[in-house]
Amino acid sequence: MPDRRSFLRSTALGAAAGLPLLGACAAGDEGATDQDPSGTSAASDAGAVVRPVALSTWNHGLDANREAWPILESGGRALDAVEAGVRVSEADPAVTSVGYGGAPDREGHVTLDACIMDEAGRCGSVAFLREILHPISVARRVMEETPHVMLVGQGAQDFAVAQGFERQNMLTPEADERWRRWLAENGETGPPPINAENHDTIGMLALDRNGDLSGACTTSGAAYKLHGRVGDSPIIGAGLYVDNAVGGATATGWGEAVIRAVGCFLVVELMRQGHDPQEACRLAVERVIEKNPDWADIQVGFIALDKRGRTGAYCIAPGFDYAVKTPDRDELVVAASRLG
Ligand code: SD4
Repeated sequence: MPDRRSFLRSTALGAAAGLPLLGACAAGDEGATDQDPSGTSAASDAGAVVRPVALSTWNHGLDANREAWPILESGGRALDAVEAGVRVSEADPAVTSVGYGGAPDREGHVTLDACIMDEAGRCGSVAFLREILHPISVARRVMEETPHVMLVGQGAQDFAVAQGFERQNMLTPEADERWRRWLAENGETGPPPINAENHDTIGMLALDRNGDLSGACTTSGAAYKLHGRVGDSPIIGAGLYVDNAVGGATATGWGEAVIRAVGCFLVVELMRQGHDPQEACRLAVERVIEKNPDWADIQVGFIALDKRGRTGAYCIAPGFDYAVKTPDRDELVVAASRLG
């Protein structure tokens, strides 16, 4: 298994702009299995359809999948499954790039990005949202209760409060301390620390028994980002995309690079053209590389799930893993990577 610490990078782009690359690493994924050389297909042969399926980024995706599983197993909707799944990471202070316990921006504010998309192509999103524990559920309300797709900042928070969500402090003492240490060591424009304890954005895709797909993505974004910065995670097409006729994809890593390639829309369109999820993720990473001259210094990873229950993933740098759950599997898989 690749050493996850080895892929942590500070980015030329970040240095040039005075911005950090997210610390993108999680410890404790020793249970990860190696990439299935056949292409990580959850379907056992070309004709088989596997469902339900839950697929999530990083090792905390295991818990997300397990939370979602009873919903999927009992015939529930993929949308409910992905929302329930990622809420686990949002509430877990040990997951330091998502929700409560997430790394703050460089002014010390935890600002949250999230989006959700269902089988009918409906979608909802919040960005630059503060003091709300479950941004994904606010995104779902935006989708279901408003004529809009995206609310940001104060407006998103006002909407959340009007919908009955309570405001709470999202900065844990541990995250506060890490931020203060980073500031002391790096100053206002320094690169981020290489932090082996830093977990990453959760993106989750599910295929339910009915054959419907949904996805969710939620994050506190790049650690110590500029105040007001929004990444790819709440942007439909960039951090998440689902087309119920084809499949879904979600992204993790340096959001600016994903946005430039409209990464997840691209993955889904590649699957529409006939590529399996694994190859679609690989080709999308190649596009990210093409569009980002600093690609060797950043991490971007995609996971994808198609209508038949096949799964795939690919990333730039070694160290990205993802969680797969099907009726026969419940495991962490190491994603294949461009850099070896
Ligand atoms: C972002 N893609 O805000 C996200 C970061 C991430 O924390 O994947 N993890 O750019």
